[in-house]
Formats: sequence, structure tokens, C-alpha cells
Amino acid sequence: MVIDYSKKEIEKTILVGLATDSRRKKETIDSLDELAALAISAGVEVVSRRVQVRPKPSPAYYVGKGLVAELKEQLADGGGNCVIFDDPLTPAQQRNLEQALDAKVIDRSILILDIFASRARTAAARLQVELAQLEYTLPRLTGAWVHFSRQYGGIGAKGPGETQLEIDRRQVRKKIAHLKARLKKLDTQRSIQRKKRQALYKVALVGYTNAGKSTLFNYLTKARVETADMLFTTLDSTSRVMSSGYPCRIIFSDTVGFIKKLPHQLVASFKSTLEEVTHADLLFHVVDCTDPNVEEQIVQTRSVLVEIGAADIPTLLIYNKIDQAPAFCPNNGYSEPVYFISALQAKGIAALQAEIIARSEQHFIKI
Ligand SMILES: Nc1nc2c(ncn2[C@@H]2O[C@H](COP(=O)(O)OP(=O)(O)OP(=O)(O)O)[C@@H](O)[C@H]2O)c(=O)[nH]1
Ligand SMILES: [Mg+2]
Repeated sequence: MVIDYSKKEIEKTILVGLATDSRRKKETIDSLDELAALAISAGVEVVSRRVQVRPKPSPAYYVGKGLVAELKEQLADGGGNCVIFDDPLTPAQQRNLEQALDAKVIDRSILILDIFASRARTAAARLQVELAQLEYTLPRLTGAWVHFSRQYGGIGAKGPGETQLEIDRRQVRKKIAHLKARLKKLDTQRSIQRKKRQALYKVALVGYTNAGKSTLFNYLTKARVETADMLFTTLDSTSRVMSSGYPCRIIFSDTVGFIKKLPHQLVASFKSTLEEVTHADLLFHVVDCTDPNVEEQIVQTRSVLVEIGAADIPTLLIYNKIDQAPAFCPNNGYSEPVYFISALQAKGIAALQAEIIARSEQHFIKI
């Protein structure tokens, strides 16, 4: 997919992260790499990156005043018009930074929410993203800063003045209640659909964003879900029933990927999309073995699985992209069975299919 730059003015942005001590600098640098990928996904240009070593964020500015002054100078010299921080900023930090830097200031959560908002296609995904944005905004409605969805002025837009504050809060709460009611209706439809699927063996593909879930899903089901070397290509769940080659009907579901520091409002509002995962009989935890941070990505994916209540579902750990040089080979520290595949070159898939056959047969003997 090609990013449509025509739709919005391209921000030139500086990325900023904190490392609690100098030994953790590498972690922060890696995290900024991922933040840069997110920024590019959102159509933003990264002009520079700054890492500050600091045991704790400053309550007023997140980073120290010295760095604030340097950033201001850099921005004034034409080195960007936006600063993205790698951690969630408090409303006060966000406001202070915006005043001090006289530039747009956003954080990783807003960036992720913004990407979701621009990619959401189905009615359910749109509702879920809007709900997450409003939930994120509500405690931050301070009169100095309002982040609505892009229809109200884009990421980090300045909001109305103090006098409007109460009206805004009331409106946001009302809108939240309205969205929740609409999502509940969709939930009811989904649960009817789910009941119909009880006789099927359910396999859900989960994993870090860009791991290759949709590529594997397409191969297994002959579907044509969009795939791209970009974060958060998939937002909606897609399911396909397959029977040929299996002893019973198997339903595969592809769904949204996970990422480090995923705003919990998003996890909460995507609950119904993620129900495909929580109701699965088997999870394919797909990982990109060429990514140097693959171990961390496994940990992050597992923690989202815990958050959505899917931690106890039998899981296969699937190392994808073995056609490229792996950055990491698993040691024996994992409890899940490990498979090595290339979804792109259709390598190693037969072993996965054999495992599905064995497990689905077992499953229907048991019930
Ligand atoms: N070399 C190689 N590339 C792969 C393989 N599988 C997927 N890819 C590529 O990895 C990128 C991401 O693949 P997707 O299938 O879109 O990944 P995803 O996990 O669905 O990503 P999101 O929907 O964004 O969470 C695409 O450019 C794929 O072509 C593989 O086995 N080998
Ligand atoms: Mg995908």
C-alpha cells in the first residue's frame, strides 16, 4: 500500500525517548526505530531523534529543561514542526511542552490512535477507534488541548478555550455512551454468528504487527487480505472457513497486530474484534524471526493475550520469514511448540497443517 501524502500536510518530526540509565540506551534506540516506523506509517517524516538518559521523567516537561531548550532551537532553525515522544505524556507535560516549543507535541499513543483512525475501514473498526480516541481524550480535556479525531482538526489539534470545557466534556461523555451502545448492537450480532461456528475448529492468527499474519492467512485460506511492509496494515478481523484437506471444517481468523505500549483504550475498545482470538481453539502466534527485537515482541504479544483473556489457549509459536536471515533462534525456554516457516515462499506450512489436523481431531473426540 502506498501512503497517501496528499491528504495531509506532512509533518517534519523529531522523535524523543528516555532511557532510565545508560545501559538501557540501546532499548530506547530500538524503541525509537519502531516509533519511526509508526511515524512513517502515519505519513510523517522523521528528521532527527534524541535519546536522553534520565532516571525518571520530569513531571513538567518529561525530558530535562536543557533538552527542551535544544529542541526549541532545533525547531526554530527549521529542523521540524512536530515532536513525538515515545511514552505517554501527561496532560500537563503535553501542554507545557507545546507552550515551550511552540510546535505540535504528540506521543506514541496518539500516533497509534491516529494510524488506526486513518486505516479503519469497516463500521465496527471506525466505531472502536473513535471510542478509544474519546476515552483517551476525556481525562485530557483541559481546555488548553483537545485531541479529537481528525475530523476535529487532526493529531494534537489545539482545542477550544476554557469556557467551552464543560460543554466539551459533556459532549464527549455523551458520544462515548452512544458509541458503546452501537458497539453493543454489533456485539450481539457477532455472538449470534459465533454460536453458529461452535461446530468448527477455530484457529486465530495473532502476533506483533508486520509479523506476516495476513500473508500466512492468505496462504492457508486462499483469501486476498491486504499485506504490506508497514505497521498496522490489518485492523479488522477476517475469517474464512476451510474444509478441503482437513477432517472437519476449520475457521481461520486474521486480526489486528499488537505493538509495544499499545494504548490500553485501544485494546479495550477492540475487545469485540479480538473476540475471534479469545474464542479460538488454537492460536498461531506468528513472529518475524528477522527482527532483532523478536524476543521482546513475543513478550509484548503474550502480555496483550493476557490482557484480553487468551493466555490459556493452546498456542503454536511460528517463526516466519525463514527465507531471510534470522536475527534470532529460539532457545528451549518456550513452552509452546515452535515451527519455522516462510509464509511468503510457502515453506514449512505442511507441518502446521498436520498439527491442525491432529489437534482438531483430538478436539472433537473430547467434546
Ligand atoms: N521475506 C518474507 N517476508 C514476509 C514473509 N511473510 C510476510 N512477509 C512480508 O512481511 C510484511 C508484513 O506482512 P503482513 O502479512 O502484512 O503482516 P501482518 O502480521 O499481517 O501485519 P499487520 O496487519 O500490519 O499487523 C509484508 O511485506 C510481507 O510480504 C515471509 O515469509 N518472508
Ligand atoms: Mg495483517
